[in-house]
Amino acid sequence: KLDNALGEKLDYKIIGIDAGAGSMVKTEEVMNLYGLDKWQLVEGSDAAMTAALIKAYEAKEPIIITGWTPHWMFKKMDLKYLADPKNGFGGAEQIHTIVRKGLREEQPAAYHFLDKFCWEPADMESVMVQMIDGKDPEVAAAEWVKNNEAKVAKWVEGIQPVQKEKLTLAYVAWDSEIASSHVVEHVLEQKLGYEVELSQVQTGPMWAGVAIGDVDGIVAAWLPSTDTSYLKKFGGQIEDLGPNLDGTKIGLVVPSYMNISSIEDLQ
Ligand code: PBE
Repeated sequence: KLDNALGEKLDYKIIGIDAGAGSMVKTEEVMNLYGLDKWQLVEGSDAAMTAALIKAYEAKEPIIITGWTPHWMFKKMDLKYLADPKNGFGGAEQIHTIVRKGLREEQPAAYHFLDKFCWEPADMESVMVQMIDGKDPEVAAAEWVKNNEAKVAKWVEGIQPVQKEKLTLAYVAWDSEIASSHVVEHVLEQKLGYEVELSQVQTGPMWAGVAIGDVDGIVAAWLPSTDTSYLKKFGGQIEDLGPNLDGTKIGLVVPSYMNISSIEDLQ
């Protein structure tokens, strides 16, 4: 049962991220599923959400955010997911690589590398932590590649480099995807000879870009649940190369010092 004092303290607000992010769509569904009529999901961004989280955390104040794993916030703070007994968020999922139709024939080197690209949550987190400790994403990505030559060698094994072909990748400004997209950009440029344009957009335009063919690929599709609405809309116009990372999760996240443990505690 809802502790009204807590609700009032929070102004009945859940701190979200950018409008259109799969987790925002899912959180609205979850709020309906549990009947959280009093509550409002506030739009913002990953950066604004984590800033609010850090501020609350340092003051030991309550806060509820839309969170996900892998994310550096779990390395820097003691946080917990609220239990989701109705499984509204859909449980464990993967991050998929999606490319435009025709890439296989037109840019086989990029296609085969993107098909092979896969890493672990700990890899992604190590890049994210470097970024949040002040390194530029390009530098953090380059250092990760340097320290993980064996892994990277497997991604590019047997692929013939190209001569300055252009490639466009899109991503959304989530720290997890800033990390992965910069690692992929670095490998395409330094190991395979591409000139990559990294285009930062919102979730809808990211998917639409691949569907239309303006964007060659993305490594930022959270499936099968978070981005399911986008897969439904664009699934027929893209090629799904499958998971590049396994073991992700999304949900409502709070500091561990908060005295609630389940989404049902907000009813
Ligand atoms: N995220 C991180 C994204 C995908 C990557 C969970 C914030 C979302 O769709 O909401």
